[in-house]
Amino acid sequence: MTSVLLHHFDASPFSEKIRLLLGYRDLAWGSVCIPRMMPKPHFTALTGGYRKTPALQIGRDIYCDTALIVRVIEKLSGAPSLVPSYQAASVRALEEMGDRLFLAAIPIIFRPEGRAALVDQIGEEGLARFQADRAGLFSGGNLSRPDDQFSRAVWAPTLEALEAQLAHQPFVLGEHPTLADFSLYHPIWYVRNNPGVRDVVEDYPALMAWFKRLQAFGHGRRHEMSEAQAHDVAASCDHWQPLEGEFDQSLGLAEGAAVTLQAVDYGVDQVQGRLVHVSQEVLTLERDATFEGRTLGSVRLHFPRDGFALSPA
Ligand SMILES: N[C@@H](CCC(=O)N[C@@H](CS)C(=O)NCC(=O)O)C(=O)O
Repeated sequence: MTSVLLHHFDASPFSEKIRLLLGYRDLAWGSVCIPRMMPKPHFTALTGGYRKTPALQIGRDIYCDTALIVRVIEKLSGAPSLVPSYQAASVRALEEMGDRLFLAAIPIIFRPEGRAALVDQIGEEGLARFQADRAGLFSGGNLSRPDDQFSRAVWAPTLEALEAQLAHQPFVLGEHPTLADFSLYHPIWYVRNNPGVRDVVEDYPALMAWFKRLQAFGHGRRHEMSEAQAHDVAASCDHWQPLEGEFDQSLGLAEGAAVTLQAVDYGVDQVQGRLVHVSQEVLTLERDATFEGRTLGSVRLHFPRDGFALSPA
C-alpha cells in the first residue's frame, strides 16, 4: 500500500471527513499537522499558495480538496466502492449537502455560547486572529461568509430530514456506508465538538445513533510526522502517481501551458503552474517547489474540476 500523508489540523472538520475514511479503510497514514490559520509556509510551499485544509500527499503528488481526496483514498484502498453506481447521483448530491451543512455550522460555532467555548480553547486574542483569518478566507470568491440567518434556514431542516431517513436505515443511503455518510458527518462533528453549542445536534436520536456508528470507525493507524519530514518525502520521491482519463482538449489549453488555477467559492488564492493533465474530473498542474531556498523539486497538484477555475497564466 502506497504511503499517504494527510496535511491537516485536529480541529478541522473537512480533515475529520478524511480521517474517518482512513479509519473506515483501516489505513496507515502520516499525520502532518499544519497551522490552523495563515501563514502556513511549509504547506503553501508544496501547494503553491492553495491554503485550504486538508491536502493529501503521496510522494511528490499533492491532492487538494476532499471531493478528490476521498476518491484517491478509495482507489488506493482497493476495497469495494463507497460510491455504488446505482447511488452515484445520490452520493454526489449528498456530498453537496454536506458542504452546505458545513457552511451552516460556521455561524453556529460563533453564537455567543459557541464563542465562549472557543475563547476557553484559544483565548480572546487567538479568537480575534482566527476571525480575521476566516474573514480573509471568504473574501474574493463567489460565496460570502454565511450568516446566522442562513444557518437557521438550513441547519435544523437538514438535520430533521436526515433524522427521518436514518430512522429507517443505519446509513444515509441504506444498509451500507457510502461517501454520503462521510460528507454529512463532519459538519455535525464540528458543532458537536464545541461544548457551547453541541445541544443543537443532540435532539435527534436516529442521527446520533448514526453519528456514533460512524465515529466507531476511528482514524486508522496514524503516525505523526513534521512538515519538514513531509518536504523530505516530496524531495526524495522519484516517480509520479498515475494520471487517469483522456486529456480533455475542450478548454483550449495544451499540455505544458502556463496556467493559473483557483477555487471559485472561498479560499481563492491563485496557484500558478504548468498544465499536466485535464481529465473529466481532475485538473493537474506541475510546479517547482522551494522552501527557504531549498529546492524540493517538481510537485504535481491535483484538484477536482468541479469548483476550480483554470485560465492561461
Ligand atoms: N472544499 C474544500 C473545503 C475545505 C475547507 O473549507 N477547509 C477549512 C478547514 S476545515 C479551511 O480550509 N479553513 C481555512 C484553513 O484551514 O486555512 C474541501 O472539501 O477540501
